[in-house]
Amino acid sequence: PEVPSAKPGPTAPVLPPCPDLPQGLVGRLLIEFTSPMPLERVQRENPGVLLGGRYTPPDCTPAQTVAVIIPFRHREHHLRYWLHYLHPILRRQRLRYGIYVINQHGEDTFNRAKLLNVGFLEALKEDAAYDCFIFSDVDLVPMDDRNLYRCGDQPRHFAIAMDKFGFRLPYAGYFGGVSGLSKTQFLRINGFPNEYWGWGGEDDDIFNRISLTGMKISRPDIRIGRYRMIKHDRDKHNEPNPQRFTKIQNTKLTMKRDGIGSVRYRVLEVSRQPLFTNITVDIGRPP
Ligand code: UDH
Ligand code: NGS
Repeated sequence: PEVPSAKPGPTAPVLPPCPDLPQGLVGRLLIEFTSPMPLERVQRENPGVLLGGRYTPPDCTPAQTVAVIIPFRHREHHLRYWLHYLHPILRRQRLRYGIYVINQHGEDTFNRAKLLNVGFLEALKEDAAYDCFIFSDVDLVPMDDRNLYRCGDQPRHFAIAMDKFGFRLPYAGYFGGVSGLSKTQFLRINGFPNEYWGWGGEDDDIFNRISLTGMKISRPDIRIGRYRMIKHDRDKHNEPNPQRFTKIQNTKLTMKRDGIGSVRYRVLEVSRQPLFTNITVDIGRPP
């Protein structure tokens, strides 16, 4: 009779490293937000995405593991467009990634940068392998898949040519919309400020942190870093913050005490959806 052999079953093949320049990118993309985008359709069109919005290329081993962090409240219809456009792009870019929507609980004043800090910590709790963090507004979709969502040796600004600014930088120190920092770079600036409640200035504070630490912003070519923003009215409970102008004058003093080392919050729910992980969090309210 046949004796079962002790040899192990088929082992997983060792995949080659993903090429520095991904093959199969298409370049300029047609982006529009006219017809509504049902979530079922987006799910159907992205069968390779795993629960919680995780993806790993089937044919190569990426150098980085990327957490995409989205600050969020009441923008479900924007999120559906974002997922519809971004999953295929990130897949073509051969990224190993996860999508984290950080949903501010309640109706107190919105705080974008604090939500991004929460996203950094919570993504690392989900997977300690994350070494690159892309912070993206929910209403910004890249118009070119050569704008690679990964980290480099300097903090990266991706959304440099937005339609609403006539496809130009609004000012040299603009760091808003979509940006990316490695774990090391993020920790070097003590993360992002937690004390910008309401609209404006938090991205300038992050720019200051980067400059004050002696790092330089890296940006794609202006012809590639193009974005469409989904048009929307001003949200409730995100009024312009009147303190923002004085606050950005004081980054050098405040960045030591206010940042990833001092962020306080309470996670209320972690829910793994088919195309993203939804983390609802109580981040408190302005003092
Ligand atoms: N965000 C939410 N919910 C909110 C507020 C902000 O999800 O209630 C998130 C979202 O990811 C958004 C980002 O935070 O993309 C940045 O906030 P924002 O969209 O308010 O900033 P933006 O500069 O708009 O895009 C400011 C108001 C513009 C009014 C223009 C009227 N024509
Ligand atoms: C600056 C804001 C930034 C903002 C940028 C673009 O003035 O936070 O405008 O705004 N800084 C301050 O207010 C100190 S936008 O045209 O997108 O509404 O990102």
